[in-house]
Amino acid sequence: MVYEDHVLVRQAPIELLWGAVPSARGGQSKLGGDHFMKLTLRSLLACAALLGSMGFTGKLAAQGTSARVFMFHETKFYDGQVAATSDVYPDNFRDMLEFLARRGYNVIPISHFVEWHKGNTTIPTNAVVLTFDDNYIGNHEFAHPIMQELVMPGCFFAHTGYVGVVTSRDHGDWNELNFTEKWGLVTCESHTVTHPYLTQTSNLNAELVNSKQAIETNLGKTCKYLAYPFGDYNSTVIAAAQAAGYEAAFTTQGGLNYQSTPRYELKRYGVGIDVTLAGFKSLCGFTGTDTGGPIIVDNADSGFSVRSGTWSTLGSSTSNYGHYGSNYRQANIASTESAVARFTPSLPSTGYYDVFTWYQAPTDPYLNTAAALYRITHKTGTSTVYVNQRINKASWVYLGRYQFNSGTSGYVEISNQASSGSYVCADAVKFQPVSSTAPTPITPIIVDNSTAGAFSTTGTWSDSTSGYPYGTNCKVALGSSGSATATATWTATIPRHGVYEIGVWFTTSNSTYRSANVPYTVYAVGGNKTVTVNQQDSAGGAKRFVSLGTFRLKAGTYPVVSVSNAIGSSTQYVSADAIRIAWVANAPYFVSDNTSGAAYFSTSGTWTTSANTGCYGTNSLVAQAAGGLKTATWKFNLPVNGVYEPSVWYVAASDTYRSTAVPYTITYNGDTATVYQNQTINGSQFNALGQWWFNAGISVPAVQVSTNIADPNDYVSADAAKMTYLGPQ
Ligand SMILES: [Ca+2]
Ligand SMILES: [Ca+2]
Ligand SMILES: [Ca+2]
Repeated sequence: MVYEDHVLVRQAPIELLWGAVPSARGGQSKLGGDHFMKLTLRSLLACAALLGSMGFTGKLAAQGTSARVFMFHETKFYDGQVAATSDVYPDNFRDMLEFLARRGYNVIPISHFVEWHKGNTTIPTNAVVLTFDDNYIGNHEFAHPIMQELVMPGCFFAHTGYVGVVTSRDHGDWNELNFTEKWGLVTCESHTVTHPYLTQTSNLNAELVNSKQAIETNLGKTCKYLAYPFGDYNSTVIAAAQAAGYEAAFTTQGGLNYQSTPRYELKRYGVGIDVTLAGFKSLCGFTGTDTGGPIIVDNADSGFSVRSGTWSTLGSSTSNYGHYGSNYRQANIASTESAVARFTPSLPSTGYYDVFTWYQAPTDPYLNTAAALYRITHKTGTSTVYVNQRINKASWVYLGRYQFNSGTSGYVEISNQASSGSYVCADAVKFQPVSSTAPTPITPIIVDNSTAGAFSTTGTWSDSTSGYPYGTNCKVALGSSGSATATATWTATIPRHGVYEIGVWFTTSNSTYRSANVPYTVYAVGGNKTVTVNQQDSAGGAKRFVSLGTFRLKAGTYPVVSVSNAIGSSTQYVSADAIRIAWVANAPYFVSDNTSGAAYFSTSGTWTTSANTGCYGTNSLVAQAAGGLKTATWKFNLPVNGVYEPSVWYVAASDTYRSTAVPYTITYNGDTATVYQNQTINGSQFNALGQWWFNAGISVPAVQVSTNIADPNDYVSADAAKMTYLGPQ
């Protein structure tokens, strides 16, 4: 579903804009391949400081004369619910932001944009501002983690009367907005109190004043900007917004912003459900070659063709939803193939591509076939893959890595030959160029009750085949009116630290047999989190993975989810079936190198610069143990309190020159720990030292290495250190 091998090259202006950023890229991580190294945190804090004081003088090679502001709304896919036309699904959102990074667009904070508009500072060319209206939960669960990973700032416009309120959809609460503010990338601004038409409400002043006040009280900051609900405003509304103290206001009219654009009528391009990556490029005014970017063939593109049979075109976004672009094609299944649709990309170069497919989500997922036949014709033949179109909908689903020739000789076909469901869906196919050695994408992990070695129980459970189980059956247990007497646990292998969405599949029944209060526990970073799920469904089956939310998970193999029968009833039952763990974003991380400057790296004693092959950045340091103790210290400016994993990069050498037990001392939250690393092996990669709770800020020397080793003739290598954020307490 996602790939690691992108070459995400951010152009220089963003670093200059955001302050003096020591080189944080140029190294090779253990993930292999070129990939974008995160800007260090000081760049973010420098950004905030600069924007706060507006002390930025501008060292940019080129200054922009206009800026694009984008307006998103919900960035989550709701399986089983009707979509809104303003939704953008997470994988599509990620495609858009990776395009901005890849092509050197400069995503700037909203405050920087407004200060430029006032004439107080400059902006780079290709300046972009990301805004999100309505404070939907998906902005916190999906958009923000992706923005953290790509280091892109933005603004959430919240209508404060609905903060933390569940309507047909959930909205971020004040804790979530506080977390977002503190992280430092996304700021919360006003979208009024109740989201009225401001030209029609009788509470115009209260809507403007009370929303601003609520944000300032709850977030401890000054609220400066307003987005008009429904884009509805007139001269009276503008005057009221000015009187309430707003410095700028945003409409829903598309267009570029110039310094001559009225400050209370700033324009925004809306990005909604029908906008493909190609459509987003158009909104960006991009007409060049997107080297390294994915080649996406939608069913509406010229690369799509019907080879045989009847393929209906569907796509009303309020009835058949979850599709890519404005519509999709659908064929009735048949026991013998009678309909084939083909997606033919025009590939820029011969090489390896990761291939993904996208399909829509019918209201009843069982209308889709559980085994759609895909044929991938590539450089060395044709490969066959079956895809369960009932799950992983509205996202890029991985079909594998294949070699293709440049041009149009390769393609993906979808057949209607199937034995389950009613339809097969042909919607879009993506070809992502990769190197042959790039890590393969993380596909959603599904652990069923029948998965060998990964499902365990305590207490009494029995098999059940009724009510649409995942796979062939599920387990059911009688409930307990007191504490739990039966538990079921799913163990999974999490490939790397990051943010994951967890869904659970269960079989439903009425209130006689199922509970509305089934406690699932997720073993996330910082502690267990219990989510109560309603397993009653008079419609006869959930038939889908019901989301427990998004969680920060560590890499490794361990119990990830459990469910118990502590439902407050000894007559109802609990269903334990399958779980799905879907990758959302990598854990953010921050690198301090030996070249990062005195605030982030310092030494005592004599160290020698060494440009050994395999160093991080341009060089590394070495010091011999003989002749007195030497130390090297890395510091980090951490954005939020939380659990972090420090790791260190050194240049390994033979026993003649390196020690097998080099002490690293970690200072965390008022305490220290010492961990030893063998510098004769595992060089030129980040090696984890452990996981500890760190407070935000730069008050402690987080990682220190010393020459306190056994052999005085040995040397110690000091190069770079990394701090990976795993999650909150
Ligand atoms: Ca489509
Ligand atoms: Ca099952
Ligand atoms: Ca270095």
